[in-house]
Amino acid sequence: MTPEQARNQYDAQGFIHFPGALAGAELAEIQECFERAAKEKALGDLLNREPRFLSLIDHPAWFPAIRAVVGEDVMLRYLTGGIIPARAEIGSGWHCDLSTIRAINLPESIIMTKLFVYLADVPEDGACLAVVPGSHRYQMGHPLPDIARHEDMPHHRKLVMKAGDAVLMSGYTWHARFHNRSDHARKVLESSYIHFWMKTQYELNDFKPEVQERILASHNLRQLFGVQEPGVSDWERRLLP
Ligand SMILES: O=C(O)CCC(=O)C(=O)O
Repeated sequence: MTPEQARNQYDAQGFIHFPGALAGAELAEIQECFERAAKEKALGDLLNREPRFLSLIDHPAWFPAIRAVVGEDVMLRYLTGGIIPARAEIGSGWHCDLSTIRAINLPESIIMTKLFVYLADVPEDGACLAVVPGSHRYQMGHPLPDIARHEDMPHHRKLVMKAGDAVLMSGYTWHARFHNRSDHARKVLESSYIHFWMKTQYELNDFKPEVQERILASHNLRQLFGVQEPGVSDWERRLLP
């Protein structure tokens, strides 16, 4: 999929599925790093625990699409890992993430996008992310239906995933996480991308010297991690071509 096709798909349906975005040795290595971080209860501090995850921030499987969607002033908001245990009734209700934001006409805006990278299969009865395609265009305040079960949402699409798949989703798309009724834990990396003039959850000092060094060595990583550039305003930051 070209970045233009990705942007068109995102504009039309509010999300993009990248099958097999990670595969083979790369997927195995990332899975291993994830397991190590999980064992140390460090899924919230992935970049310090496993600097290997830095390479995912601008990974060629999805970053060209993120760049086409958010624009040249893109910045990372966070990267975190999460596990939903097997047989856990801990789905999230249907919602859109940006319903409390002000001064933005969300159906017209690309203010925030989320990336999910799946490191284990998510079967039909697993903790699937589900979306309502096209809901990112609903007028603000459009009421969510009052429904008792996740599956009662009209027009929803449940995203059954294979390990290595990724999904990019508009923060304004209606979505939910289904209960995990499978025997498989769900393992996912979640990140969010915004514009440079917004607030990232990171400061350079949050990272250990080795990670800081790698961020500082790259123009694009400096931008993605919100590092100021002398003489360049927040409005003017752009990736290298
Ligand atoms: O975990 C998921 O699949 C969905 C997470 C979610 O609802 C959110 O990020 O707002």
